[in-house]
Amino acid sequence: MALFSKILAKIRGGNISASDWQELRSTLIGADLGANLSDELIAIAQGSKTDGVEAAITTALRSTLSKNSRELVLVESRPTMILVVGVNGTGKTTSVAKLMHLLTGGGKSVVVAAADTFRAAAIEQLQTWGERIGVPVIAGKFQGDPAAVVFDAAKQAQQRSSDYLIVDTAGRLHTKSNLMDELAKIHRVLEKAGGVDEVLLVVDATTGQNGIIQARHFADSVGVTGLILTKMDGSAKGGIALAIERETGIPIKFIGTGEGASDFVPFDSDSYISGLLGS
Ligand SMILES: Nc1nc2c(ncn2[C@@H]2O[C@H](COP(=O)(O)OP(=O)(O)OP(=O)(O)O)[C@@H](O)[C@H]2O)c(=O)[nH]1
Ligand SMILES: [Mg+2]
Repeated sequence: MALFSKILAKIRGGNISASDWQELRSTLIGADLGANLSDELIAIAQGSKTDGVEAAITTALRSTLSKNSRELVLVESRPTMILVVGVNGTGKTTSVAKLMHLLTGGGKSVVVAAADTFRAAAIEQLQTWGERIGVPVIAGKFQGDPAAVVFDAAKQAQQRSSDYLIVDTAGRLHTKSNLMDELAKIHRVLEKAGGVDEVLLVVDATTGQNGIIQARHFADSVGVTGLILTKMDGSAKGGIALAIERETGIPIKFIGTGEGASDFVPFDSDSYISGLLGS
């Protein structure tokens, strides 16, 4: 994903043509940076002296990324409550499993709420992960009230003095009720149980610029404190991370790199930028 390495090499070599800039533009747009951001970065590169161009691009990339903390919140006095949201199929349930794996691996205790009650398979999928990783999964009845499941799970997490409660939610409802209303209801239950500490929005990197629209929608409706960008192992070119942070200001906290529980890494902006520069 070294989007800028070729142009940097050409600039250093001192023979750069109009078609090189065109090629860079296609590369950036093809990597999901979006036309505006691509053009801005190119203008910055063109306006810099040869020996300053890498630093200028680095600065521009850094200012494009969110300045907000990428650390997962941990509340000491009660279970830290994490709500996981996103459209269907983005990788919410898998990301919840990855979080369980990461947190329990770091010695934290976790309780999970299976609040996607609209598909029987969704509950089983989470229970299977819970058994594998050794985390209690609180589930209700198929097609039951997700807010009731969250209420029970919050109580369990408190009784067990768990470090974290993670709530998996539906991406689509098979009823007439509105997903955002449902999420708002779950949000209120968590607020009453102590507070919502993180709302993590799961975005599939392979959906490109669509991810930005989803992020805005969820941010406006339920508030979002961080993103999980999944499927970065696939054909996704990864520029969407820059575009989404610039357009929404929401920090990417984790990257999903596969279907396994350990295919999950915290998003590190320095190594992401080095990757883009090929340095
Ligand atoms: N390659 C790859 N596949 C992933 C990743 N994360 C999730 N998946 C796959 O994407 C598919 C959907 O994942 P789920 O976790 O079920 O997605 P979801 O958002 O919970 O879906 P719904 O509950 O239907 O809304 C599954 O086949 C996962 O294995 C990832 O980082 N990389
Ligand atoms: Mg799911």
